Amino acid sequence: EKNNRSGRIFRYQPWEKIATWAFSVALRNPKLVSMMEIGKTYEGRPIILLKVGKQKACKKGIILECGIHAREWISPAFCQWFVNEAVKTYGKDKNMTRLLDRVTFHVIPVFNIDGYVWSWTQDRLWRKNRKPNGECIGTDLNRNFNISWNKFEKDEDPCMQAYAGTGPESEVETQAFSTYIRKNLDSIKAHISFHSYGQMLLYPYGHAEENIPNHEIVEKLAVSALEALSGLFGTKYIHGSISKIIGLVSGSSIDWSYEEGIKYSFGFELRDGKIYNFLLPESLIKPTCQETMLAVKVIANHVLKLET
Ligand code: PAY
Ligand code: ZN
Repeated sequence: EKNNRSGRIFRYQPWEKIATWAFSVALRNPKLVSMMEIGKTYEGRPIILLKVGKQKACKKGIILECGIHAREWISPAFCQWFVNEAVKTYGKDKNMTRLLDRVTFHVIPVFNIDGYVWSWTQDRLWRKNRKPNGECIGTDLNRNFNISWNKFEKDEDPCMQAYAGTGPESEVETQAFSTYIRKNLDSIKAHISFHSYGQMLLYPYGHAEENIPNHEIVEKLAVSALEALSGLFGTKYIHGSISKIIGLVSGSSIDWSYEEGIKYSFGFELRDGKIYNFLLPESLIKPTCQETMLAVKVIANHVLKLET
């Protein structure tokens, strides 16, 4: 099967392959990509972050957060796609060149690495991290952020998929991410969290039903991003606040970053709709990433135009 330019099929990659890839993409593109470690997972794996863009002072930043949920494999695949596409098209694609000249993308290919490894080796549908909590294992990192933590008291059972943890930021992964964002708050203007599935573009709040202060502009941006996305293959997405579309959730990463002052915080639920769910076939990696890329560029172009 051949479905990309270099003639090889895109495959989901185990963590070791992603780590090696991250190292080598930084090594091969020293002017555009640098690699750092923002902390370690519970099991001691380094949480890798790739900074992508021309190295200049005073740049705006956009954080791309992939793999917070272990079983959503298309998410890390997208972060890899994004970085590969960036280095491939810099200097060729006008828009990408402009973006990388002015914006630094802070890309976390796999946030919940321990869970991802578990999903590859033991339980394909694993979602949480791997820290034991009494009789069960794992905390949902997307309930563990310090924003209305455990407000609805529905994620208190350590055996449930969305267990919120023992307290806000109780998990080392959440701590590493939050610390990194707090340190870079001056420059980071947008945060995009990639999930699957459902074909939805979500924004805050999840923890409240009211509209965010800049709802109108975020809503418009979501519409433009989805116009670009659907323009490629006609993929249908819905959009709106997490609370409206999914229901009330507390402690999510995009709610937290929004409250920290990042005014453009989005969550993508990538393909598919309802056939394959988490088990999106590898043949759909490429079209999913291609269309998502267009939406991400619309959001990034908006950030580029911001005054501050
Ligand atoms: O994207 O942050 C978001 C919305 C909330 C997600 C969550 O953390 O529950 C939605 C689910 C997810 O991607 O984790 C949706 C999927 C299909 C699920 O596992 O239920
Ligand atoms: Zn998810």
